[in-house]
Amino acid sequence: MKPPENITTIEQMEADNAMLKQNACAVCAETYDDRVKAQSPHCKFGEGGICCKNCSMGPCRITAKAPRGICGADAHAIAARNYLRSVAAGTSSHSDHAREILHVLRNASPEGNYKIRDEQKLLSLAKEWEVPTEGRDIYDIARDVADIGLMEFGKPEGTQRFVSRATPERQKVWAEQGILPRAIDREVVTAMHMTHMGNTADAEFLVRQGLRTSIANGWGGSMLGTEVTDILFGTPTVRTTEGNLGVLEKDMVNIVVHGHDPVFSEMVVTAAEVKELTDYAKTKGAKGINIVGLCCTANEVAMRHGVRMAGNFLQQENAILTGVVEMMCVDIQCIFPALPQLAECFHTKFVTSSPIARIPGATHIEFKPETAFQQAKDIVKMAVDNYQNREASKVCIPPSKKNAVVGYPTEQIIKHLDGVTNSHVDELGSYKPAIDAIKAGVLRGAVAIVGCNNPRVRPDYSHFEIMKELLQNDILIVATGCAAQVATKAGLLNYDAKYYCGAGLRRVCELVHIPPILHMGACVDISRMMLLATGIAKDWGVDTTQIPVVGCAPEWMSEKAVSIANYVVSTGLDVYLGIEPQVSGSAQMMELITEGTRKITGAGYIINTDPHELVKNILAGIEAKRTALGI
Ligand code: XCC
Ligand code: SF4
Repeated sequence: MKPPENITTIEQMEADNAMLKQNACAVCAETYDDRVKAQSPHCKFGEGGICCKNCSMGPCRITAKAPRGICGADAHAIAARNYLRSVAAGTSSHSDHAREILHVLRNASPEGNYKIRDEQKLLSLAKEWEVPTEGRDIYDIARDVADIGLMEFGKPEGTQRFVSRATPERQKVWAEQGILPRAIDREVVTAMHMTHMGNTADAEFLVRQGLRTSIANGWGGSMLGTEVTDILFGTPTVRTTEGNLGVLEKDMVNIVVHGHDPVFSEMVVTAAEVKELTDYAKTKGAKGINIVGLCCTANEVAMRHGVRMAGNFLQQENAILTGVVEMMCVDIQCIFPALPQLAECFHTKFVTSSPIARIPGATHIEFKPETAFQQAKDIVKMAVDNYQNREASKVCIPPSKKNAVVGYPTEQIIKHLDGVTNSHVDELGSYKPAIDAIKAGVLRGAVAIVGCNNPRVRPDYSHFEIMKELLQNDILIVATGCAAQVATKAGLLNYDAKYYCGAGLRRVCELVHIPPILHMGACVDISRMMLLATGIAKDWGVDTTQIPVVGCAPEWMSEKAVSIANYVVSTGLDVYLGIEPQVSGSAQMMELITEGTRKITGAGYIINTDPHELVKNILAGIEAKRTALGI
């Protein structure tokens, strides 16, 4: 049987890229693959994590002849310190993002630019945090909730509030192991302090602080980010959209929103729907305004508005190379500094909006919540005015796009599961139907596939192969971030993807009417996955580390991903990596991240750069969990 039309191949995806590369050559533009060549071979010391520049006696590089830095730090200390600093940076990124959104919640008002869209979620968080709600104005409650949320960053004592959402067993492990996270800022600062010259040199303790700092992300910053984003912009629901560069329109004003913070992109999306602006676009000869998303912003606006997704991380240059992007506007994280220069080869306007993501060559419009809507309208108008500057000779839009069903937060997953048995579901719902399917072996387990794409491997290929093979083996997949975008581009987020599924998974998908890969959102929403795993474990009556559910990041690249991998391991779930963390210069560190953490949290990394081998590892891991559970 031939794959249904809605599913594409990696070859087709690569042919699109090649077509755009030609467009780049035609305008003499440099792209990431040129820079990969220029950077190859990579520095071995950096790759192994054994270059230290934490003080000015260095930099020190570890070799057989020079096994210690000037201060005496060995390869293990240096690799572990570098690794912990990555966790701290990743935790900071997700958490600072959340903090910004909490400030927006704090200032939300019925007359202002930002309102409360999900009162229910706000009220349940208020209840969880014991904020009085009886007879109070919803915006007053919001302010109190925001204040408590903001205290999570710097409170002088206590631990992260959301850890109480974990299984009781997990909380006990974290407490006993001394890795219960205090205030978010405190954990990041402690990590930076520990890695200062002349502090911790014992790799194990640096790894432990990595776990603790990461829990402050997954069960702190990221979880706050997800909750508050839902409160402000609505908890996502299932909707159908499209993805891949074919969503760019030849005869419309194309605006790409790229980054992570929905406070910005939500407003641009709203502004683009204003009639006055769509009419204005028509006066300029365009058929309308076409907003599309890129990277995690794409996930955020697709889940809440059905906005179409142009693609993932390594497609950011490709979007501009189509020659039809009037404007790319960005906020924070994962934005190539190469973009303004590339935009100059075309008519594309490149707009930065955040004071913490300034890029030379960009037009900077600092986005402020108080003036957000007006600013968004100005930005959209600027894009419309730019439509007439498009050069027909440079236009090249690959026609590829696929249907995608998106928007499966835990709330939505529970609703669908309820459809399986039509059983009564209480307020919080139950994962029992999924558990029964896993126990019966109809589903073997579930894998959370997350993270970026990366030119270190054949981009998107690892994701694609791993997803297909897991589906064949009756493994349900949940996806976020750029991994979810690969699934989108490939056509694996639509119902037709059951073509790839084994008989059991196909039956489940048909029964509850879901695609076999559930789109759970952006990377901060990996916190949703932690709650999903926790919900399953609680309903099962076991700890998270026992259930046949694991994480997989086939092509991760960012420091955020290092922090995520750590909090997934802290939650007791094994993480399968297709890219090796930069610690291989230390045998002790390799042992610590693959085996050592098992003694602390019950989970660790399994690393394999061959996607087919990695799938074998995942399947073996899932079967081992099943056996241990006696199923
Ligand atoms: Fe960035 Fe979140 Fe990675 Fe994509 S997956 S490249 S981190 S956009 Ni998070
Ligand atoms: Fe070298 Fe030690 Fe300074 Fe690092 S901290 S640069 S290993 S002397």
